[in-house]
Amino acid sequence: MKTLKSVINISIMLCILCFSQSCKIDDEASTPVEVCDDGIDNDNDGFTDCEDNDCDSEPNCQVEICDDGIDNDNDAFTDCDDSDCDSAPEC
Ligand SMILES: [Ca+2]
Ligand SMILES: [Ca+2]
Ligand SMILES: [Ca+2]
Ligand SMILES: [Ca+2]
Repeated sequence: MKTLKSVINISIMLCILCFSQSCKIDDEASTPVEVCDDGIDNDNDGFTDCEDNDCDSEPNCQVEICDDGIDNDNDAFTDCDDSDCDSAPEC
């Protein structure tokens, strides 16, 4: 009888554990996502906007490379035509 009681206790503990685990997963699902142009570290990982890996593929976080013939940051200006390259030595 004592064994049955402890089995029931363990079952209850497992249920509580399962419940708190699912709560934790829910929390993670609602973790804020980095917004890449608001100047705030939205997801609180220490990196703000374009510093955050989450923003690597964001168009506004692309950096113009001034000597590759490609409009890297998609602003319609390529290489030295781009104001991002005004201070680049190759322009
Ligand atoms: Ca942000
Ligand atoms: Ca962040
Ligand atoms: Ca370029
Ligand atoms: Ca550009």
